[in-house]
Amino acid sequence: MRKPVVLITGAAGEIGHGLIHRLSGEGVHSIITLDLKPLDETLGAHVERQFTGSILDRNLLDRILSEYEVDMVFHLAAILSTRGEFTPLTAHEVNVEGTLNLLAFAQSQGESHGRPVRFLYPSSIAAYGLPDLGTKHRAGRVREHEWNQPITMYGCNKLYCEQLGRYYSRHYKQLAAGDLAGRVDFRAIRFPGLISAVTVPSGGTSDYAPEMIHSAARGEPYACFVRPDTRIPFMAMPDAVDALLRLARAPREALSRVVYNITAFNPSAEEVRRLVLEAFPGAGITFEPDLKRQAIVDSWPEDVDDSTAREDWGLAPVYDLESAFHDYLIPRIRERYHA
Ligand code: AKB
Repeated sequence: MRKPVVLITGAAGEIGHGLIHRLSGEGVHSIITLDLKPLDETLGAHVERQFTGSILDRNLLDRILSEYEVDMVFHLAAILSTRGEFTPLTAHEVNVEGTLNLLAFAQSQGESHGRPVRFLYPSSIAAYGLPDLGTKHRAGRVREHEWNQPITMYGCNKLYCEQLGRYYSRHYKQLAAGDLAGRVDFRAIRFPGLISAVTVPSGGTSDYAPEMIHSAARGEPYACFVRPDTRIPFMAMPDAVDALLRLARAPREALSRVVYNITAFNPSAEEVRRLVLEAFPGAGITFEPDLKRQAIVDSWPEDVDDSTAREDWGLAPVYDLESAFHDYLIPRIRERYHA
């Protein structure tokens, strides 16, 4: 007999870290993971089994299929927006072909155990592309269907994979004799920049905010790569994990969309710097904009409209900007770096 489990890809990354702690703490699901690198020992202790390998390895996915009944997939593995611009073809391979492999895997799982497989997909504000700063300011809170013209390979990949997920959910093999659609129950969240007290991101373009905070706590100078007035939406990691789980647990009939915006606060880089300086008054934070990375962040909306997520599945972030700093980030980061 195969064992029913939840599969998390990219589990060693930022979201995976928080998700494994939350899920294992609830004690409801057994978790298996797939990542290029093994989980650190503490995290590894919370999972039933780790597969070390690539989402591009279909034989490995077949092995997982033969051993486990997967009811839910959190497909977190991806190459982020900055790293993807150095290796766009690899980014496409990992972000699109990797996602397609996981969708095909979920379809086979659904066909084999007979239940729809919930497929949770972290998309991103990188799926948006606003042409210039004036338009960005005028656009304000962007809705899901607006400004879908991403300028990064990562953003293009995310936008397309949202469509692939919708295809698998609703139209898969629509001309076949039997009805094969609906075995994959695909649900996506367009995440804002995420800030964790526990992990430091790498390879993204929203990384300036978390980098600023973690560098200050380590007592290291930080040159911020965007202008002080740069503004995009952010969220604290516990709220991001909570959102993923709320969407995962929502009844199918409550969902009016496949893809949902979410956000919690949208400070300028200067506002982030001020909050960091309140906590670490000696921090050496300067602004040295990298014009190319700046252009990527400038193409992302300064805010998003997440009212449908709130209505459909009860999105309810706990942390606003002030409380994210005072109640979550600063105390936890001080503890981590003994700062
Ligand atoms: C990135 O910066 O690439 C990510 C994202 C906004 O999806 N953090």
